[in-house]
This record gives sequence, C-alpha cells and structure tokens, in this order.
Amino acid sequence: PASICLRDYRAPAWRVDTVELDFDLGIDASEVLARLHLRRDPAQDAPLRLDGENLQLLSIALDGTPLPATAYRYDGNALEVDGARDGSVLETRVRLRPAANTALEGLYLSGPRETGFLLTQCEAEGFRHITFFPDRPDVLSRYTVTLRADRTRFPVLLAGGNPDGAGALDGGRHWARFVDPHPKPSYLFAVVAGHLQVMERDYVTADDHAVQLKIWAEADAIDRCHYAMAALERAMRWDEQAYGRNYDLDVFHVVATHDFNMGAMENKGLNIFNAKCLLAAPDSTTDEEYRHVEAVVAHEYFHNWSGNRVTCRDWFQLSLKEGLTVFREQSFSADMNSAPLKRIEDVALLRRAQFPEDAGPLAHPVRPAQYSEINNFYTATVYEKGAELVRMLAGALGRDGFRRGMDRYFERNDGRAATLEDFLAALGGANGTDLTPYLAWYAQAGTPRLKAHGHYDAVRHTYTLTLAQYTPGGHGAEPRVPLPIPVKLALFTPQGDMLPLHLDGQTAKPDTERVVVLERAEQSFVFADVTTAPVPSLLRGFSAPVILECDYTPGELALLLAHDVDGFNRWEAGQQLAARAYEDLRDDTAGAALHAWCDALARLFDAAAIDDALLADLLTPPGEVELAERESAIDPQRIHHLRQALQQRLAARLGAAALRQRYAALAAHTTIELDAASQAQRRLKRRVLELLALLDRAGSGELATAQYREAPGMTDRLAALSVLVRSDAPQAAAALRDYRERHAGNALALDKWFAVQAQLPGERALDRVRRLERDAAFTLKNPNRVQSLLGAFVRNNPSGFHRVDGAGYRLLAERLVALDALNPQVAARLATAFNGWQRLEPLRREAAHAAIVELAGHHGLSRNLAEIIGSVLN
Ligand code: B3K
Ligand code: ZN
Repeated sequence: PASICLRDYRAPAWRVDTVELDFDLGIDASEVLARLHLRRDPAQDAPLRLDGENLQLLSIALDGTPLPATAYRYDGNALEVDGARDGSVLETRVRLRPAANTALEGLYLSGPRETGFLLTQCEAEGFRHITFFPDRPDVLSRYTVTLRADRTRFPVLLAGGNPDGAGALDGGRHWARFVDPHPKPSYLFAVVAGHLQVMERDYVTADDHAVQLKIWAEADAIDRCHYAMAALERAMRWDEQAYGRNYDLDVFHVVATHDFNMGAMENKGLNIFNAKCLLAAPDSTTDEEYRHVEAVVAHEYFHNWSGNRVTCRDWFQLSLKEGLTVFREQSFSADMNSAPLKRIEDVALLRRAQFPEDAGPLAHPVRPAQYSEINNFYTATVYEKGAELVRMLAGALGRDGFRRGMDRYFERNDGRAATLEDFLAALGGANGTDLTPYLAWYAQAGTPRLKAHGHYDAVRHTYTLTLAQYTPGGHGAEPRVPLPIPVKLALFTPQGDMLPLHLDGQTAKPDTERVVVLERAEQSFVFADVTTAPVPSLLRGFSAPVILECDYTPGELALLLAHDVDGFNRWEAGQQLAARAYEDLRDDTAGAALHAWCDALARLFDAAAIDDALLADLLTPPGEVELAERESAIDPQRIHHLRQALQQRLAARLGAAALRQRYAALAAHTTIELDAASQAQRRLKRRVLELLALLDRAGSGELATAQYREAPGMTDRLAALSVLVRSDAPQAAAALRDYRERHAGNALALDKWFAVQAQLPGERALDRVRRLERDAAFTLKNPNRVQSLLGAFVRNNPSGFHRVDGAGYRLLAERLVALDALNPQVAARLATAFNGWQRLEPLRREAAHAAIVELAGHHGLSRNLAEIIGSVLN
C-alpha cells in the first residue's frame, strides 16, 4: 500500500468554513445531509476533492443546483466535483448502514439492535465514513448539527457544541440541534443517539462560566459513573490551576459504550469512553482500574486544550497532542496520588510496551516520517515516549519556565493546527532558549543507551563522571545525531548520605542533586571536594527515556536500594539488582547479586518503615517481557521458569512464617476504601500472598480461598482468584465458577474472568484459551472481550503464547484473519504481538515466521493489518 510522507505535506487547497449536518437516524439506515461552505486557497488551482469512504451517494447539488452525473466522479474513496468556486456551497446526501458497521469507525451501533444506541468514532479518518469532507486535521470548521429520529427508539440525541433547540416532529419523531462555536477538525466530530441515562453536575469555571457536566450511560451502568464525575471535576480544577485552562462550552457530555476500539475519545464537548475507562464500582473495579479511570477521564478532558483548541496540522504531529496530553495526565495523576509510585508505574509501562516496540521492526520516531495506515501509529512510542520528551522539555525549563512556555503555546496556537516546531518555538521563545536540539529526539527511532563511568581521584578529591551515548540502529536509515540527554544525579557516601555537588567553577551554594545535560556523543563532568569515593545515583526520576549502562557492583546497587531518597531511583536500583540476580540464576554464577538483592529486601521487609505500595513494587522483579529485552535467542518459557525461581529464592529468604505473619497483619485491616493507604495495603497483601504461594501452595490456597470469599471489593477478590489460578490450586475451579455466576451480568467483570485464565502460565494456557473461545460470552465482535482473552494471552502471557510447537502463533494468525474481516483496527493492534519474533530462539523463530508468512499470504487483508504484518516481516 502507498505510504504518505511527512515531507509531502501541502496546505489544503479547499477549506470548509462552516458546515451544516442533518442526520436522519435509524439503526439499519441513516441519512446524512451535509452543506459545506467552501473556501478556496487562491494560491492553488486543484479541483475540489473530498474524502468519502464507501458512501452511498443519494444526491448532490452545487450552489443550489443538482449536479448532472458528468459533473462529479466518485470512486469509493474520493469525490471530485467540477465547477466549485470560492464561496460555493456543496450539498450532498448519503445513506449509511450503522448496524452493519462492525469496524466501529464512523457511525455504528453499540449493543443489541433492539435496545442499543448509535454513536460515532472519527479519529483518525472516520468522518469520511459519514459524509464527504476534506477529512484532514488542518481543515477547521464551525459545525451546526441537527439530529432527527424516532423519539421512542432514540429518546436522547447528542452532538458536540452547545444545545441550540429541540422539539417534536410528526409521526412520533423529534429533533435536536447543536452549534459548536469553536472551529474544529472533522476528527473531533461526534453524535450519540439512543436510550441513555444521565448523571448531572453543575460546574463553574475559574473564569466564571457555568457548565453542565453530563455523563451518559445505559440504565444498568449509570450508578457506576459517580467516580468518573468526581474525577472529571478534579481534572477541570487541576487544569485551571496548573495550566490556567478553562472549559469553553456550556455543556460537557461524556458517554460510556461497551463497543469501542480504544480507551476513549476527546470529541469536542462530547467525549466518548470505552466503558472500562469510565465505569467504576467497588464490587467490579480494581484499585488499578480506579486509577486508570481517573487518568483517562483527565486525559480526554485535557485534550480540550491540548488537541482541540490547539490541534495538529497533520497526523505526523500526532504526538503534539498525545505526548503532551499523556504528560499532563501523568502530572495530574502524580498530584492526585503518590508521585513516586506514579513514576514507577509509567516507567514500567514504557519499558514493557515502548522499549520492545522501539527495538524491533515496528520501531518509528515519535514523529514518524511516513505511514500507510495512520491508525497503526497510535503507539506507545507516540504516546509514552512522546510524553517522556515533553517531560524532558519541562525539566529543562523548570516549573515556572515551562508554564510560561505553555501559556505562550496555547495563546499563539489557539484555533490553529500546529506542528512540533510550533511547540518547541513557543516553549523556547517564552524562555529565551533554543530548544531545537530536542527535535532530534522526535526524528530518531530507537532507545538511546547512556553509558556512565565514574572515576574517583583520592588525591585531588575529584570525581569524574564520563557519560557517552549511542543508539543502536538498524531500523530506518535516519542519521544518528547526539541527543540532549538530561541526567539528574546525586552522589552517595558509602554510609548512604548525599554529598554536596561542586561542579567545576560553580560558586552558588552547592545542592545535593542537580541535572547535567549530555549534549555530545561523550562528555565528562568533574565534581570537586569529593571527600570519599561516591556511589552515583543517576537518571533520577528517570530524567530521560534511555537505557543506562553503568558498571555498578551489587553492593553499590544494594546501597542505593537501601538509602536513595529518590523513590523512583530506589526502586530502580532494586530492579537493576534483581536483573543481575536473575542473571546469576540463569548463568549459574556465584550469586553475589542474588544474595545482595534478597538480603536488601529482607531488611526492608522487616524494617516496615517503608510505604506498603512501594514495598510491594520493590518485592517485584522486572517482568518477563523486560527480562527478555536483555537477551538474544529468547526462550520465553525458560525466562518464566527462571523468574519464578528468582521469586522463590526471595520468598525463601523472607521466610514462610514472616510472609504468613505479614499477610495476617495486612488482612486484619481489610477495607474497601480508596485512600492511598488502603490501596497500598491491598497491593502489598497481594504481593505477599503471591510470594507465599511459591513456598506453600496448600497454605496460600487456603488463604486465597478465604480472601476470595470474604473480599469486600474487586481488588481483593481478583487478586485471590489470580493466585488460585496461577498456582494451580485445587480451589481454583470452584472460585472461577463462583466468579462466573456472580458477575454474569457485568461485562467488565467478566472480561477479567477471561483475562485471568488467559494468563495461566505455560503449556496449559492454549487449551484453556480454546475452551474459553467456546464460552457463550465470547465474541470476536467486542473489542474488550477480544482483548481480555486473546490480547491477554498473546501479550501478557509470554510462556503460554510462545510454545515451542508454534500452536500459539497459529492460533493468533487464524484469529487475525477472522477478526480482520470484522474490525481491522483491533486486528492490527493484536497483530503487533508478533513483534520481536526475530529475536526468539531458532525453533520458535521458525514457527513464528511460518505463521506470519502464511497470514501475509491471505488475500484481502485490510490496509491496517497488512501494514503491521509487512513491517513485522521486515
Ligand atoms: N485520541 C484518541 C485516540 C484515537 C485513536 C484512533 N485510532 C484517544 C486519546 O488518545 O485520547
Ligand atoms: Zn489522547
């Protein structure tokens, strides 16, 4: 398929100043009348060409005159119209088939045809499935939308913008109109129609604008919207305080649907959410999910400024809105919860999802240079690495400087479709700094390696830190230029105290922490008045998205694990030490790291002076995916066994009695409260139970069974179920049956039932997945269900998926063919599980290759899936 290139960008020849859309809604057929007020770029003479994907054109008129068939051409992708002038009005009427739309892009039906509701999804290019339009983000228009439908079947009619009238029509029908005063690109358009309940709140913005907040959900779900509503209010307040950004319409709608291709969508004034990112109740939602709901609600709300008021010139700039909004969302979550824990969570995600992407054939820069299907570029790189780049910029400017820069960015670009250059220019310009060196971060794929080497001169009392960078290449031939890498650091004495940092020539009062920026391929930094050979704490808070290579001894890592006051780096020292301990086991070496790791954690476990949640994280070694990243000739089953053995050694060091005692102490305080301490207690309790299960299966089985039975909420219940299932406890089957019955009517809870079993480690997983596929509740038509079973299996269960006989690969390939025919976006995302097959050990590599080649040979694959498969094979 043809690729679209960043360097080919041209401004649109035709714009649409205002557009009026009239919907005549029905489940099987809906009609859309569009009136486009056209503006021509006088510098270009291209004919009027509008995007339109498989639309049934019913009528077309230009400036009030119906067009003869000779005056326009439609090939199923684009409509070309003769005779349009600057100021012309084009009117088209098309018919859509919502109930037949299984791709969930454009206008579609959520739920059963008798009771479900209609909704739209446009980003990135869904609007062309609704009407003819220049469907590109740099065409900003004012929208007036009128909806007409049967009142009984569609009692609620919603569109983005402010309400502008509603009323009755003949024949039991009714209408509603919405006018959006803010020009917006077509990808932010949305309508919703059907049976929905509402939860309302009044909100007054900091600049005194009264806003109605309305969350809409189906009758059985509306009670689960309280948490999202409170989170929305917190997010709105936070954006006012942290960025001075106020909401700008009279009403803010949020809608929950069970049928959605991703997490949520920031349509102007009408956010639409995957139910799993909005609904929350103690009985069906885990702590982690609560935090996720809060984060996604905030993320979509924050887009109102970073994305909607200031949008992207083209899709290559996607990270301009996504990286920035993820960063804003992360900062918000850090303020609402624990900042170090949030940082640990975010970095762990980056390593689990983005590093592998950046290390294989799907690697692409945060600003890709080309694509075939843009929906394939809503990736961890664009989102998570993009957020890391904004974090570096924010760090470079400091708190006030960043705020000054952001103010300027929003002011200068309000109502515009901007580029990453605009962003850097605003941030730098407001601070008298040139940030253009950071553009290299946006242009180069791959995770940079940062090599650090320290040398202590006991005579001169100097410590020289030499930093060097390189980025392994291979994917994409872009030249490697040195990147600015901010390294936040501190120096520790062997006693665990921080030293004042005298960096040569510096006169001001020395700090114990500072940032040095590596700007060249290699640079040395000399610290003076260092009275003892120090242990450096580098890249504190994960100050740059790189892989640090530093020749620490196990003892030095143990020192940082015991004493570092930077919560993130303390955890990080533990992770590094755990990875070394893992290597001790793998290579059957002396075991200095293994002992150091176990001893250090045993001390922290007993000291009890540490936050429960941080302790739980410290007691968790890097995951299987992360460990695999450090190896070539990967055998995921071996990695699983080694990691289990590693945890078993830790558990043994802590001791069954101590684990049981700690579990009992934690279990004595069981609550369903959501405060930080209660969440932390549940997190540690789960971790302790998991470790105990490695030592004493029978004992932990009994504890888990009791915990399952008595759990006051989903966090404890699911944790117990997971321990039972994973440890293959005899009580697991009964607990699974009970869960199935208890939550039969709750799709989101049922998803977790599928996911827990899909993550059964090792050989048994595949048969279980096949059996679950035959469950009456399983369907390929629902993205959440697909994700909960197949997604959890191929992505979160390396030892189950990567069978040496290749049966896991064949299953995935077969399901992708079926899924692709229904929903290309979901198929393409699932297919990325094949990423990294080249680094598997030879037998698995062969088997994976055969399955992918066979899949690639299928005729009629979607552009989405074909692009992923094509890249993966490269
Ligand atoms: N902007 C949407 C994602 C759209 C994905 C299109 N395939 C959600 C978000 O990032 O907020
Ligand atoms: Zn987003």
